[in-house]
Amino acid sequence: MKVVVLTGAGISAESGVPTFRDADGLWEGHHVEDVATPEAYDAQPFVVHRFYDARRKALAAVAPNPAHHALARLEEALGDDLLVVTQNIDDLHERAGSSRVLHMHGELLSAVCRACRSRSRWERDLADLPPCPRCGTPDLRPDVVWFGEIPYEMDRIYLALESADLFVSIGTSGAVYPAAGFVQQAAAYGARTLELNLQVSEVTTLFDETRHGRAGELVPAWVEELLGR
Ligand code: BV8
Repeated sequence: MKVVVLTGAGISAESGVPTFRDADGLWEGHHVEDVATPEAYDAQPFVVHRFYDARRKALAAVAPNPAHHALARLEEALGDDLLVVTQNIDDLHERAGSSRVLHMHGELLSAVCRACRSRSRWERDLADLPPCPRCGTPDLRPDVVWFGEIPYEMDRIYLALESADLFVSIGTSGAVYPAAGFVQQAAAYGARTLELNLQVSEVTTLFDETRHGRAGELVPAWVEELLGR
């Protein structure tokens, strides 16, 4: 059985990572859509750097929760038949033991150089304009996909959706595309679709089945049910 799981900020909420739309999408009074854009970075780079430097620093204080661990367990059982596509830029899936994870919106712990395009693992601040490890130019930006930019790994994601038997969406509001459209693509190719979310999302009506609750309870129960079959 081939399974594709899409995760969003809701799967990391119980780890203490704030979601985007619970605090009605505000950060220091800014709307996320106004900070997570290339225009915002060009206009006010230090505001955008502060936004990401703060979130990168906060990673040290959070840990994976039972939902992340359950997906790592599922990968142990299914191997290459499971693909986790995450919209999250935290590293909680990896710290729980998942290895087949596609970060379609990039990663906090990575920086990309605007001069030589190289990507480096990055754990410190970027606001102090450190030199690129590769070319030395002080022009590193967060390696995240902003609004208006093309998400990573779209070809691999579409391929996986075409051959999926089951598509499961966990902890996402269905507010951001193209991720919010994956359920339709999977269903069009014959996959069964399941949504695990705290509340109704913008795409709930498109799923065969929806379960409402916290990921920390719903995901381990769903994995046990799937493996028990
Ligand atoms: C693109 C990275 C072209 C940085 C992010 C008009 C109509 C349709 C689309 C558009 C449009 N105008 C513009 C667009 C395109 C735009 C878009 O969708 N805009 C939206 C605002 C309408 N999209 C883009 O620009 C994308 N690029 O389209 O390129 C293209 C298209 C196809 C193929 C090739 C090219 C790029 C979007 C990427 C933006 N970057 N983040 C960063 O993180 O700072 S998006 C940002 O929002 C996060 O990545 C996040 O993942 C994403 C979605 O949010 P969620 O993860 O769902 O989080 P949210 O808070 O919204 O919801 C949490 C959910 O969890 C809630 O439902 C809540 O109930 C639930 N929950 C809470 N606690 C729990 C829980 N569930 C379970 N348990 C709990 N404990």
